[in-house]
Amino acid sequence: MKTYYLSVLITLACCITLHAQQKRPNVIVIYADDLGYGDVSCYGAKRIKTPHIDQLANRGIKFTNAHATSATCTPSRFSILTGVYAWRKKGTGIAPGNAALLIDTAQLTMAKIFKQTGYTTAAIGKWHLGLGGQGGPDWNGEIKPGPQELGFDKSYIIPATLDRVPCVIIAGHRVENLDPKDPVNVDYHQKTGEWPTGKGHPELLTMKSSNGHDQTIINGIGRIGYMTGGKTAIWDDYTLTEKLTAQAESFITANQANPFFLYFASPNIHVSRTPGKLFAGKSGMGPRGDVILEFDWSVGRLIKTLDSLGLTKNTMILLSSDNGPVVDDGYQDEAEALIGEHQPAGPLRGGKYSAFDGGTRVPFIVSWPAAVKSGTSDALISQVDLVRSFASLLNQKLNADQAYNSFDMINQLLGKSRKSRPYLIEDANGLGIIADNWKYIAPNDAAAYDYTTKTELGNSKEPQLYNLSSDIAERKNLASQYPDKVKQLSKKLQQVKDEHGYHL
Ligand code: NG6
Ligand code: CA
Repeated sequence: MKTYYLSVLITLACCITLHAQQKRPNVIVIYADDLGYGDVSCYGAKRIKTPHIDQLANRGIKFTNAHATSATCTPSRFSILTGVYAWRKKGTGIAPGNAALLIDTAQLTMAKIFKQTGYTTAAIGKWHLGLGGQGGPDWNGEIKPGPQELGFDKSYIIPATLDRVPCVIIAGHRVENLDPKDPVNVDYHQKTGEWPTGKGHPELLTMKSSNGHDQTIINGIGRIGYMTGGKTAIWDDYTLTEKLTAQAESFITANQANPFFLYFASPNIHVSRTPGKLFAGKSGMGPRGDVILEFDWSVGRLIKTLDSLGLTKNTMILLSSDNGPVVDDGYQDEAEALIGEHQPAGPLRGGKYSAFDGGTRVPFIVSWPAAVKSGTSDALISQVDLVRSFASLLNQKLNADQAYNSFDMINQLLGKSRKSRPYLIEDANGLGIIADNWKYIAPNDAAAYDYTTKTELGNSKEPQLYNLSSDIAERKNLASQYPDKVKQLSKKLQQVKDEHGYHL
């Protein structure tokens, strides 16, 4: 009799576990680079059509008030992966291509949340969070710590940005296709070796610089930083998106039977913009428009792969961007000349680098057909919230000292609540805070306008206060009219800064 009960119990326990496991979704975070609030058709773009991204928005939730934590890449990526604002830690600004790993391997990460609960995890695409211990990566040896020491089982990444050396892929702990007889050398301070630079040999460039980008020439493009060697390892700019997408597809296919988490950080639509054959010239807006089409295509490929494996229903896809848009980011790629009526930041003011909302308010879509009904949400939400939200989804309890800037917004992500975060911090040159649709930008000394990227940076020596409900474009500074509001928000900002320290 006893054995009978025991076996019933075991069967029941198995069923319960299985049931729980079946319900756990696969999760894919698709993270674009520099894709603006107005760059995709489901957020209002007219000249550019992004049918695959629109498909996710149509069947999922389109957030209209979601933010990256920063107006540039490295700090936003630091925050989305750790649940901690990057401005808590020194040295988390735009990282050079040979920076040491910026995230402490002891720190909780989004990948660890999934790995701890039995998911297989992968980081594919742009990293830009440094690699290696103090002194940076050993390009010709074992490159660690990196994503794999932060909870990613698989790592297939470009170290920094498309426009930064070294232009090689890191697969696991090694440079892919490296010939040991031709070692990679990288220097960010002085020229290393004999390879020509954009500055010395502009006649060799196929894409000219409009600002900077005049150091080592790789594939006809002047880059930031100097490099030589690793000839067999150098990526092909024109097929890189395809290559990374294929890696993502094979990761999904290989893990179709178990829950997986994929962080797919596309290097599109950052400079240098080099659309593949299928997309070159297709947008009528030059390479910037073409790589938006290419990014949309790669999203479509992932959607199709999930469809073909029968995984669509129980896969959550979250798509967003690391910061707002920029048109001329340092190359003469016709982006400005061909922009026409297109508004990369939609109705928002400023863009990448800016304290105005154009810098951080970004497309943010959640699709999970099994659990999320379609709709839109104006809930104020930050990418820093994903760590605690995913922990909550997987019933993981976190300590107070882990992901301490992250709020559990899982109900908002699943469309069960439209409640806003009580406040949200934006980081450009200084910090801004949004609460109840009021936005305060703390006074700072930085320039108000960047003449090279033609960006309104939103900096001012005066306090700025905007009512985002009636003035989404932040045109009317109401600071002198509402001194109490200014006081209240600046006090809250100071309190948040003091809670865990800051360097800004
Ligand atoms: C800037 C680069 C810009 C881009 C940016 C980082 C110049 C003139 N400008 O310094 O092209 O690389 O850094 O972008 O070199 S981010 O999206 O990775 O933050
Ligand atoms: Ca970026």
